[in-house]
Amino acid sequence: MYELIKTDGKAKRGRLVTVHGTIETPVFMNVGTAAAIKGAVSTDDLRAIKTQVELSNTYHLHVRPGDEIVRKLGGLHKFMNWDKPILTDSGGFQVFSLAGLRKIKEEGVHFHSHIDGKKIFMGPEESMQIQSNLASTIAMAFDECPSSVADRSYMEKSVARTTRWLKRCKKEMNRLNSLSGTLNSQQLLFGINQGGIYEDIRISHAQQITELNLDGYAVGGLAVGESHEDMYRILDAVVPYLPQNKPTYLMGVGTPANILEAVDRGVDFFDCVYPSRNGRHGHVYTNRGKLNLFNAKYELDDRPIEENCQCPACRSYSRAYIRHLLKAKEMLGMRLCVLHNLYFYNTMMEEIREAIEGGTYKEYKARKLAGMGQKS
Ligand code: PRF
Ligand code: ZN
Repeated sequence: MYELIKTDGKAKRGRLVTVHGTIETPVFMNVGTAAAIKGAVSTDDLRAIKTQVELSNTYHLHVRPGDEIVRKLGGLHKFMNWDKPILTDSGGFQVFSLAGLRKIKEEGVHFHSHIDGKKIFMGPEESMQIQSNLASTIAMAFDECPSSVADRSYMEKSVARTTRWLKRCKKEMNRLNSLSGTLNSQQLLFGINQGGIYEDIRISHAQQITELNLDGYAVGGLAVGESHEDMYRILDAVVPYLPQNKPTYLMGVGTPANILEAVDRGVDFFDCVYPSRNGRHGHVYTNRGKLNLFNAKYELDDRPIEENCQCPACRSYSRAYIRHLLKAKEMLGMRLCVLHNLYFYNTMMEEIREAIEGGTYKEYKARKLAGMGQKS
């Protein structure tokens, strides 16, 4: 059940109540592709850094350890010791970005595993079955994410197929949820809007998928190489055609500035590898922009990454010490940077929610962007 609590301009402050607890939105989902946040981050850590939702991938967990194994062990929540909501991405995007040779057919996609080259087939039904075995809180529809440079005629064909796949996803998810042995009979299904940078294709696709009355709607196929201007133009065009009283999820986005802009256009769910990936490389976010802790100027800097930050890194350690750990290739260095970055994102989402509630989102966004050295 999604409740729209408050709007401020187009910005939405919402609440999604699930069998695994409540998600306050706007929310940033912390990416744990293979049922682990990269950087040696445990689920106890996630609880300490205000994580509301963890995100894992159907494709990765199907390939290793195998979704049947996860099901036998009681589902993903029990397997990874995380009792709050989990969203699983459908495998569509990962098949397109990771797998080598692949063939897209009406029934689904034939491809080779990136681990051992083994032949795999995944279509809408398989993706739903895998996600049902994982027993995530929210399953994503199986879609095609076309290249950002795909031409109009390819895009039209691809989007029409993604719509047919979505209908099959819905039917299969309903069937799986009604089986007696299913681990999560209340698994939610979000549809995914595609259409590249073509506003009219986006809008007609949004109208078609909205008719299916799903639990939430994502905007996919963005942040795949197009300009930020194109991304914002598409959000301006398509979000008004997605139901306001359902979650609106922008997949794989993005920088703090991208999130601030997308919230302003009505998006309230996000995920991105940036905070964890950048953290592993010693790049940390602050309210005054990003720092590279490998930089020599931090050698004698005994301040925390960010003054007053309450994250596990900033409460106990200096920039100089973390820099030393990174240079010495001590795992703790990466770990502390990842914890700080995820805490930074999760805290920004908290501030965003407060600003929308207070009706001051525009001012908050301008102030936050200016602090980070970005234009509004
Ligand atoms: N589809 C799916 N997952 C995704 C995307 C998509 O288009 C993107 C695009 N940024 C990220 N993750 N299923
Ligand atoms: Zn910190």
